[in-house]
Amino acid sequence: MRRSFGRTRPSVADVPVAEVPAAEVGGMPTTADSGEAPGTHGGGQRAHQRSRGRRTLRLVGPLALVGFAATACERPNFGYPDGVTNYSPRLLNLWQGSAIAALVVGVIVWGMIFYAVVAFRKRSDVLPRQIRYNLPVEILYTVVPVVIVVGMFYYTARDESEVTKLSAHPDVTVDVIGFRWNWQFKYLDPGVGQSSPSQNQIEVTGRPGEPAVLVLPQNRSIRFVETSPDVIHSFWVPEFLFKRDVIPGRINQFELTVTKTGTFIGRCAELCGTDHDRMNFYVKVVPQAEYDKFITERLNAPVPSSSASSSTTSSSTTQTQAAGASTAVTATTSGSGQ
Ligand SMILES: [Cu+2]
Repeated sequence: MRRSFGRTRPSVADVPVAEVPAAEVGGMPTTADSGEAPGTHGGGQRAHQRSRGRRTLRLVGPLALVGFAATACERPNFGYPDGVTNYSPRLLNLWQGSAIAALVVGVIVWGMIFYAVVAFRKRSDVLPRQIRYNLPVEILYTVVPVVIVVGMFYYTARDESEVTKLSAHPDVTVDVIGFRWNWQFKYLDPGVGQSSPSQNQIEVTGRPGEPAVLVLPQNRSIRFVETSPDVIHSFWVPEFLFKRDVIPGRINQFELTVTKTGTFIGRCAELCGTDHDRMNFYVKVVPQAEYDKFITERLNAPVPSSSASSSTTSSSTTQTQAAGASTAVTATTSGSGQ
């Protein structure tokens, strides 16, 4: 007898007559019972296969429609948040593609489960025909997952290499220093009112109860250069749909463009110690003119050297463990507090 995928329904033809007494078969029709002439058994089998083909079509048809509708129509976000950077559409697209792929696989699996539950519900003690060592089926369920994984890997690698790309000349470069337990931001080469690039002109340092505010221009490429003097932290602005660890002894960088104005909260996304939960900051994205005004004001502001050291003392008294790192970071502060 020829093996074929989906041939799983029990039939008298599959069960040796000697092994199954007529009483145990119950009401199952035999060749003689069905009235089919002995010579026409092959014709009945072909008809059976045709009806199975129609059933398969009925199962696969709606799935194909679901897949087509999911890709052709306005796609939902599947719970993905709205981002505010130039990478948001790309990341949303990757998420939607992954969700649709998972949904299609889910619908197929659920469909097969419910089909098996209904079609092979217990009617007698005769087992359905068992499929083992069926080469086409085994190739199918080996190849299909490999194709899915390779596809998802390709799209993920493609988008990741795009999102982590660094340009030769970003518009703004910010040094991000995560320390126990706050953040410091240094604007490297602010570039406003300066004839030549200058380093570390403007610094913003968060203090306990007074989170740092990082002001950034809208629609300009911004490079973040991350360092840590103590333990691993993680720079995370949820609306950026991106986070990257801040690791001692290592410089991590990433670049993005914020396309929407507004104030967004930032957090440390790495459990770094006692006051990890207080490591919040704000990113304030403003139009270019407003950003230029901010930079000019800060460049022309007098350096409050005494207030910087006094604020360091107050912050370090709350956590003796943080005192060393906190002092080391704020010792270079020229315009601390925001
Ligand atoms: Cu932390």
